[in-house]
Amino acid sequence: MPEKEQPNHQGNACKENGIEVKKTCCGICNQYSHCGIDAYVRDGKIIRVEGSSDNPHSKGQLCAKGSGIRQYVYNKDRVLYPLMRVGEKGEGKFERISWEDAYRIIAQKLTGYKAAFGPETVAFFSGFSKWFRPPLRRLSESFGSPNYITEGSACQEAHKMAWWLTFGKIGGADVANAQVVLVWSKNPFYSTLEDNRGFYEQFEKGKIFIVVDPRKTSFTQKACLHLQLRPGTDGALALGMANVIIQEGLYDREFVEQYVKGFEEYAQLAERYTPERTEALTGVPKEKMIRAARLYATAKPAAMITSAAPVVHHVNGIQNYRAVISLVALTGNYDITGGNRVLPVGYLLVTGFTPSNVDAYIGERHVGIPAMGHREFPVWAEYTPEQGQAMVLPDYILKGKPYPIKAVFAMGLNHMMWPDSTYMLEALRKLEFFVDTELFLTETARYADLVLPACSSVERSDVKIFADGYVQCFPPAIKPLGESRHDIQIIFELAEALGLEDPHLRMGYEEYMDFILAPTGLTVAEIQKNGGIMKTKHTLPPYEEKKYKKKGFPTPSGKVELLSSVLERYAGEFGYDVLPEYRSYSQIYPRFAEGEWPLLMDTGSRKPQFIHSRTFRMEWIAGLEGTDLLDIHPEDAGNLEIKDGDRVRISTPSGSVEATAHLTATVLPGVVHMYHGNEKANLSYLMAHDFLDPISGYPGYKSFPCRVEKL
Ligand SMILES: Nc1nc2c(c(=O)[nH]1)N[C@H]1C(S)=C(S)[C@@H](COP(=O)(O)OP(=O)(O)OC[C@H]3O[C@@H](n4cnc5c(=O)[nH]c(N)nc54)[C@H](O)[C@@H]3O)O[C@H]1N2
Ligand SMILES: Nc1nc2c(c(=O)[nH]1)N[C@H]1C(S)=C(S)[C@@H](COP(=O)(O)OP(=O)(O)OC[C@H]3O[C@@H](n4cnc5c(=O)[nH]c(N)nc54)[C@H](O)[C@@H]3O)O[C@H]1N2
Ligand SMILES: [Mo]
Repeated sequence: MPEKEQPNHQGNACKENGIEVKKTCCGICNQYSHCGIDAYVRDGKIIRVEGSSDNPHSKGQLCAKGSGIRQYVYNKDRVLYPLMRVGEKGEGKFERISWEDAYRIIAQKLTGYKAAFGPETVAFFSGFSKWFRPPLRRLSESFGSPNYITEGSACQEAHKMAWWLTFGKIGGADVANAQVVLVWSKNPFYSTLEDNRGFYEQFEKGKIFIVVDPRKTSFTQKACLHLQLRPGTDGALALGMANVIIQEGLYDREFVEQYVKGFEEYAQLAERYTPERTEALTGVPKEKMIRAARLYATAKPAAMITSAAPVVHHVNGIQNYRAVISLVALTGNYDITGGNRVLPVGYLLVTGFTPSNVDAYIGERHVGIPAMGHREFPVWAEYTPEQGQAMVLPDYILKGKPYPIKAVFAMGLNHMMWPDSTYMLEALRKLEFFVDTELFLTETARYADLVLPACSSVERSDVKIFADGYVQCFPPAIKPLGESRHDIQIIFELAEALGLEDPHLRMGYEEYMDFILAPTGLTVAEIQKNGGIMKTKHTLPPYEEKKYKKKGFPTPSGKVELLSSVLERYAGEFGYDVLPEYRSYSQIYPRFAEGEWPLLMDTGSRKPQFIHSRTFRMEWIAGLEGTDLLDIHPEDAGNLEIKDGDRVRISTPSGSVEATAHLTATVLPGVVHMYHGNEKANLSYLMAHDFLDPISGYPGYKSFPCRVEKL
């Protein structure tokens, strides 16, 4: 084999063949990853991609999704021009219009609703993408609407809210310095690519991992102890462990006495969770639970990894999560090296010491009208006054109460994120004016009055500020396809059409990026001159332990609140428990207790090739395995006479969905699992629209009763 001319590249690129390698990044999944890509470009088209091995943040990694990015960018479903609906809603008939006409129509409509019904009747929505959120929030604020809503209504906010209620601030696991790591549900091998190298290093060092997960996964296989619980019983398991830790005197007395509010009451609650009862509720053998409790409580220090999704995706999610993190208080592992450290919040939900100007950009909230969901979920309102709880959007549209929503300006709205698609689609049908900014003409976009074409990460520049101190900003690798534009350009142009005088919305895009970057001491021009990725110039400060010693905890009592003063205020009116009580979904919603629905459905456990609704339309991805596989235990399948590969129907009181049976002993008998976000097998049809956690408003995606039958 001849020596490669460019050792970093596997393909060939040179002047003679007209191929140029351009540095860019993926934008399909998490903002923490957004892996560096070497894009081979010929005649303005990407013909090959590889992970950039010289990118110091992503270090060459690129997963299946990113490796297939050409099928994302050049997908036949891409929206290439502004479109105006000419057919019925949902039908998919559109006509191309100009950007000027699109902005004119939107400005006219939104201004009209504002004048006639009030600015709150216009909502501004962001789906999973985070990169354009600061300008979108600013747009909502400048327009005067409190209804800035995001996918945070189903992700990342509830777990932060549980930390906020209990400790005031989130504590992130310091895995490298811990003796024992208790992973309370996370499957990083599939969901959090950027952490995998670090996990492997820890496994090689023989670190003890305990994993709580209802399934056997490639990650649980690496654990010393796997507690395989029934989905949604996390609170019971945590209280059972607390009982062991308290009974055996393994808790941190000093921490508890000085810093914890409600320990007595909590200890009495935990007492009810004897090992036998805990086993009956959770399905976890009591010996394993006791071992896990002892291991976690006696290791000094011990860290707990939690996730934004699985524990709070239940109607008892907040209290379960509170019960889980109470163990961090009980063992005194909060804000210490090797435990759960309090770190600053960085750019776009990235935790770490790398600063940005994002808060200064967004500015103070000044709109006084309550956002949607603030009356229904008062704790959400207190915790996040700047953001509505989007789960009530269809209610507001359909019922017009407490006030109607007349128009939605969305950037990536996927109706499947809402439980009960029939209800959500009915709402979209009734909605007076709906603009969806999208890469693809999705099922949801077919309900829009106007669809605006967004471009992908390889077609634009975008600032990334990572926790490790790297700051990244590549120039576009190719021109935006068709007349597509990037979301921030669209927001700025719309702000102008709306006549908003806000200087933060009248910036040029580069000026905006430089503004965000300022505290790092870098500019877009400098970063791009240096290959597109550089270390921040500001010195990352060292981590300081136990900040609570000086300042107390930022909770109403200044202590860790196992007994929550915030929940106490709403206990009377809303029936909230003040302690992290465990209640099953049928106790919270007795209508779901009937025996007709013998199986428990858990949706959305991450798969490496999927990310919500995004990658189903990529052929290579769809070809990896069936896109509608229902994981079912062979025992349940046997009872139902279902064989591997059989077509089955999953039903609930809300609706039914067809799927392909995948027999696997990785799941528990009595529980079925399936990935979400698939227009062709949409699990949202199975959930009731009001099957929500009464505290956070989060849907019970990961535990609802169902029935499965062979077709
Ligand atoms: N490839 C890929 N990566 C992703 C995503 C994706 O869709 N695809 N999504 C991104 C997003 S938005 C998020 S929020 C994160 C989520 O990241 P993770 O939380 O790591 O991912 P999940 O697979 O949702 O959940 C982790 C584990 O929780 C388990 N689990 C399910 N129900 C329960 C339960 O009731 N209790 C407990 N204790 N465990 C349970 C599942 O079996 C699963 O193995 O992933 C992000 N990364
Ligand atoms: N059943 C079930 N449902 C779930 C979950 C679950 O576990 N189970 N998980 C929940 C969680 S944790 C999350 S985070 C949510 C995510 O749910 P969504 O926010 O709905 O996620 P996506 O489908 O990835 O993205 C929405 C849309 O954004 C579009 N898009 C992509 N990039 C861009 C861009 O740059 N600009 C614009 N304008 N649009 C873009 C995509 O094409 C897509 O149609 O789903 C939730 N829904
Ligand atoms: Mo999420």
